[in-house]
Amino acid sequence: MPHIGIVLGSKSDEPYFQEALRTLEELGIEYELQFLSAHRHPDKVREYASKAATRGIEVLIAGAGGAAALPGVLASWTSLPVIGVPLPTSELKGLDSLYAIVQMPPGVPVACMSIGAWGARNAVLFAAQILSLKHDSIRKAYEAYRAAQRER
Ligand code: RP5
Repeated sequence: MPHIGIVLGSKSDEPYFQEALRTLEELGIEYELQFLSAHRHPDKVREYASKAATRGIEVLIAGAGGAAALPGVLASWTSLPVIGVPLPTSELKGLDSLYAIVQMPPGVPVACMSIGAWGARNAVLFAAQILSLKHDSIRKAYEAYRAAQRER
């Protein structure tokens, strides 16, 4: 059963998550990947977010470019933690998405990582840290990953 649900606003966003997905595989953390747009598929986004917790998902990661409503809309339909990743797909190169995601009004929080592939990588590591609070096997894998970082 996947612990993490990753939702990207478009198939064209996937390259920014390639390294992040490899990291999840390295850590042995199960995840699922969906392509759902907040503005093109609002009903599917509601359906996915509102059922995610009952399906056993514990953390949501949402990557989107442009106006990047996706992380906030997902968060509006669930009390699971949502980690947003702004993607540099528009003329504004992700600054638009960064401001959109990081400026959630108080009451419905969204964690916001940095723009692009770096943010995607940190999003999965942050999700691993959250999951480590409950899952010993994930904590051990994450601590081993961090120890390996110190060797570099
Ligand atoms: C956003 O618009 C997506 O997250 C993507 O970054 C961007 C362009 O999407 P497409 O129109 O190429 O599907 O919603």
